[in-house]
Amino acid sequence: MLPIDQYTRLFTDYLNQKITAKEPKNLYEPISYILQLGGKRLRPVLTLMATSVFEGDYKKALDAALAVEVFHNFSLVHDDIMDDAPLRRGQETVHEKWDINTGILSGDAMLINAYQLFENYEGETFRKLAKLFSKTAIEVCEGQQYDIDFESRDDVTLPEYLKMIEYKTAVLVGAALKMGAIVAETTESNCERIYEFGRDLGIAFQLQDDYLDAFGDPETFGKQVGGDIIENKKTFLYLTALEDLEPEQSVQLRHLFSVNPQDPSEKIETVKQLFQDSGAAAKIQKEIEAYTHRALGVLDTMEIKEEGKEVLRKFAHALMRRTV
Ligand code: DMA
Ligand code: MG
Ligand code: MG
Ligand code: MG
Repeated sequence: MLPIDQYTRLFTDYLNQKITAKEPKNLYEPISYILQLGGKRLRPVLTLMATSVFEGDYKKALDAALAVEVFHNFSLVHDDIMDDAPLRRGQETVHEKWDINTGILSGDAMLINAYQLFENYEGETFRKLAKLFSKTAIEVCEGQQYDIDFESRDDVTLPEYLKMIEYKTAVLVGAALKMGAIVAETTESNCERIYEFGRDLGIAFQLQDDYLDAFGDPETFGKQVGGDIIENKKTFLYLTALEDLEPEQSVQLRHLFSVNPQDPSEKIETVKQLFQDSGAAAKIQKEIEAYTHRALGVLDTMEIKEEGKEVLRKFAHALMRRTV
């Protein structure tokens, strides 16, 4: 096993060497723009780490890792259109910098580019990777559709929300790890376990993403703080606050999530206060811990070297404490 930051460096070098702008510029410039803006590179690093954990050669997992990262960035380009987001990684989003059509088309091209990277694998490994990729891609689209549908629904339940984030976010974290396991040619049972570990971690990750969207530091967050509130996203914070607030405040929160004011700053401040007062902000932190610990529980049942477990544990703890 390498230290986590070495996997990150190795992956970033590989990405920079592979991703270069081609013609037509309006299609390929945004692709290299978004991929080279950086980001945390969590998912590809998980792929490489999983290959190492199961005693495979992590260098053989670089194309699978790149496929995961390119796919993730495709989903971000389209997500930013859907969420009307101005900022990504501290810079203009693709559809802001170019236009919506370019965002749609470059996203589409990235989705296919990601899949093409599996051509570098053969036989059973190729078949398994391609199948997992297709399943995950469809689930992410389904999750994103729920996310959008929930904006205009006022009867969303907590279980529905949890299913939605499992689909839009957590399945890709699971798949990133499972792809690494597939490249290492480990057992089916190991592949399933590591997927489960990633899925629970992915749910914790999206809960933290939702928390930071309201309470993150605008200086370092890299995205527009309060974006979910502006878009009336039915997150854990909102659903829990609705349940726990006094009836009049609940009515106020419901009302705030039915309007789209020209200047949203007052709406954001009032909603954040309600998230705090209701205890929802504290409850989400507990929920993040619970899912992280569930993930760590799965890890404990796996028959892998202690060294590998330790790196994955460290990764999970770091994720729970992240601020960006
Ligand atoms: C992200 O949900 C899900 C996908 C599939 C991109 P989100 O809109 O909360 O993500 P972000 O906060 O990064 O825009
Ligand atoms: Mg978004
Ligand atoms: Mg979104
Ligand atoms: Mg978000």
